[in-house]
Amino acid sequence: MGLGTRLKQLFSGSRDTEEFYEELEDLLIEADLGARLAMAYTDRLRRTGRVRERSELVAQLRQFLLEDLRAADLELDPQRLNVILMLGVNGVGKTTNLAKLAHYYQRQWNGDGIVLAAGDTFRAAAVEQLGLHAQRLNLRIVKQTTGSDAGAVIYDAITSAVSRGDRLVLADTAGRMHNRENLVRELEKIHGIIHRQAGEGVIYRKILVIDTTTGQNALQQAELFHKAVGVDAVLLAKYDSSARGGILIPLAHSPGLACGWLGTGEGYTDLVPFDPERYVDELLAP
Ligand SMILES: Nc1nc2c(ncn2[C@@H]2O[C@H](COP(=O)(O)OP(=O)(O)OP(=O)(O)O)[C@@H](O)[C@H]2O)c(=O)[nH]1
Ligand SMILES: [Mg+2]
Repeated sequence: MGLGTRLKQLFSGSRDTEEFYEELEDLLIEADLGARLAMAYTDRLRRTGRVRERSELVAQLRQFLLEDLRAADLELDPQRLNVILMLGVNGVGKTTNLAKLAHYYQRQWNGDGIVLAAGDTFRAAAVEQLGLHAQRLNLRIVKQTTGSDAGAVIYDAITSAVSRGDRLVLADTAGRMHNRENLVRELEKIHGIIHRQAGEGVIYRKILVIDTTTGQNALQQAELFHKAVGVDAVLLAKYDSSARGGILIPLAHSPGLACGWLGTGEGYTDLVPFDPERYVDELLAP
């Protein structure tokens, strides 16, 4: 059951009492806003004392959430080379959403100049998985075998994209290595390669994929990747699979991450550009 429905139920009991505010705080925590923000919002609402009706509460919350949220600037330029690096722990939806992004820009820019880089050389079958997407979408893919150097694959992809005049490189990465330090070191290396190679005139974006069903652990994941290479935008995957969905608010508040996309299913078209107002309205709708 989503936050909006829970808020509606809240008004079947007593209003503007201490019990009411405590319950409200719990509902916000359960919606993944995190304990700190839930408390801060509830305190603000308590002080205003203007929450006798559901519509008043929703209007106030809507305003608070929109103050904290940010939409990422994801503008790419089809006249130049754009490089997108997909980041995230294992299983969150990097590869699937990379394919959705490829499909999105394929439609947006009608056609070619898009290349996939099979930068997950760690997990067996990861190269094949991306290869299948390339085949289905009729896109070029740069790959090597499992176990080869991910940085070299991405380097080759960018080099070939430059020489062919391609417009977009979408690079997959591994979500798991032997341990976290290895993962961070690998990503720093890949980031360094792209950074040096891409240089001026190239638009380079690092997209962190967060799984909506992860809950508050997403914050630690965000810290890890943001510290390692810097995150330009969050893609919230599996948004369709959870009634919670409030995680973007603490992500925006504390690591300060803006959202770019919502993943809403497993198909190629199940990806929508992030719109803060629409997101907040959905979150608060009964
Ligand atoms: N319902 C739903 N499922 C999704 C979405 N995005 C990805 N998935 C599913 O999540 C599962 C994992 O997706 P992958 O793209 O393989 O995840 P990954 O991060 O690349 O995983 P690793 O390569 O193992 O690190 C797959 O079954 C996808 O179909 C989404 O937005 N909604
Ligand atoms: Mg993958």
